[in-house]
Amino acid sequence: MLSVHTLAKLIDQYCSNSDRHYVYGTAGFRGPAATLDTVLFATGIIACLRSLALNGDVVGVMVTASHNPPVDNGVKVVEPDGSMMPELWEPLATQLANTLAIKGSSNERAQATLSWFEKELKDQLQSANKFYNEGVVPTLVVARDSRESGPKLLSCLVAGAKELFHAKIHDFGLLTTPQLHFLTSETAKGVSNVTELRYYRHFLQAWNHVAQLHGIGDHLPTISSLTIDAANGIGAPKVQELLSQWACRGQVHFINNKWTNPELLNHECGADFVKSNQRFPLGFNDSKGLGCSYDGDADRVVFYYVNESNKFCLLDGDRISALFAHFFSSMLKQAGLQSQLSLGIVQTAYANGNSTEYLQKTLQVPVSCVKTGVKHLHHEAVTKYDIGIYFEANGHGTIIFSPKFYKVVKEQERSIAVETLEAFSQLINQTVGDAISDMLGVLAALSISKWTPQHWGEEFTDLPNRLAKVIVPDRSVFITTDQERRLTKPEGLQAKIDETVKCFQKGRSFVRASGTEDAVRVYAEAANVEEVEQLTKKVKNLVM
Ligand code: 16G
Ligand code: ZN
Repeated sequence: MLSVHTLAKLIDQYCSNSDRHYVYGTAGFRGPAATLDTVLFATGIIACLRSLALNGDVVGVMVTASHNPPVDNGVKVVEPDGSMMPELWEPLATQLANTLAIKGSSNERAQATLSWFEKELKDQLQSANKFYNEGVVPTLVVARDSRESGPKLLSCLVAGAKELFHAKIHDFGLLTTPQLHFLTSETAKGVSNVTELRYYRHFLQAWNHVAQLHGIGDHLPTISSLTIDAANGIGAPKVQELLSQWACRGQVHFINNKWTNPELLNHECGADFVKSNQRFPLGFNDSKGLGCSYDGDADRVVFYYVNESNKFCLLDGDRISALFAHFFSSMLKQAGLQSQLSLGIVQTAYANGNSTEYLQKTLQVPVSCVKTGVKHLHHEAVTKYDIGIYFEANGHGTIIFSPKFYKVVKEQERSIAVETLEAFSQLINQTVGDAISDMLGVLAALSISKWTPQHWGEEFTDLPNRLAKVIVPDRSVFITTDQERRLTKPEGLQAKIDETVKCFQKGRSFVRASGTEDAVRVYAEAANVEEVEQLTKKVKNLVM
């Protein structure tokens, strides 16, 4: 399908990194930007093959390394409906990147790549080959975050896709990750001339609808002010653009919005910093209002406020789930639809034990636990519930509404509750977790429920918890089961953890290999801070 000569020339030009090992993991490829040009080139090919396997349908590509430091970058591939590339394709991306990156001359690398194609041109790739031979052209939409390395890396991807596949490419330039997911899905729906404006218009319209139903004018009723920390990332200009048309913009302050200084990205600010360090981002000084922090590509959000005792109170992904669960169960009741439409929450093992208890016992809402990684949560929410709310504790998440939801709601007599349900399904970016859309959803739910940040934070108390990292010689020996809550290997380790956990009140701990770092993570929670420190230490020692 490709000639050795053409490919070798492109390898010379665009694939300077070789003799390395790459893995397409939970968040795509990620690593130091200087090591990634071959990977980007490979991803261009994979995205084209994926598009061809879908008969030329639109595939999205986002160049970002999210909350990683500014020197890193990464890339991931998005399906026409805005969801992640199917898991089946991940090993293909890994193999192709590593084949292109073997040690050798560009001719040898090109040869190896072509024989890989021959060997792998079965199953998924066979359909790609069929459409390729029929002259179908792949279609890609691409974008990048604010990192300095973005333009060069993207050019490696575009070169391969254009030269080898004559792909049609719509380059959106700078976008947040969720904007790329949303605009990919809009393009795939056949909307013509999709521009970024479509994103702003969609979410503003949804807000205006909700606000009009509940008499929210130009002031959010339960908060005095909102501070947005955009991690000095691409979320900054995008949220500013959207909020410039927003009725309640008078209440908003921006901090860490210096996205044109890429070296400041994620530096002492952003969702990951706030969640991991349990403290305010740099520059936050609003002791009366609500704060929120995005991550570097604005697909994660956490909130926080200062309580009467001047204490930092974090409102993380578990709290967002709790707020939405409370809000939707109340709306379903008001609409008289609680027996017709199922509502459920999806969490991971990292969810605080008290949040799970609050959801199940206080709100009486079913909770599923799945493996870490957005794709697992998303899948469960899509397949299990009519309103599936999923959030990782770290702030990644969204809400998915089933086809049945739309059908049932449409058939109902109009009422405020029914229309609110409908409008909310527009306010939420269902393709992927979206800091901007989630933020609007949270502000609407707080306003309608008449909850202040304090009220939200006091619905339940988190069990003290710790997340620690252990560097081990080989993390691949840590094999988990039961949605990563238990280890099957190394042999005997789980039994020792169980023994240790038993000695602590409300103790819980699990160990899993990170999917994004060469490390093993140890999570622990217990009834009080001293006990959780001790438990973490003991389990860490067992792992080392
Ligand atoms: C990735 C995942 C995130 C998960 C994190 C866990 C996506 C888009 N991102 O960033 O959901 O929480 O990995 O990292 O799926 P870990 O495996 O290193 O603990
Ligand atoms: Zn992110």
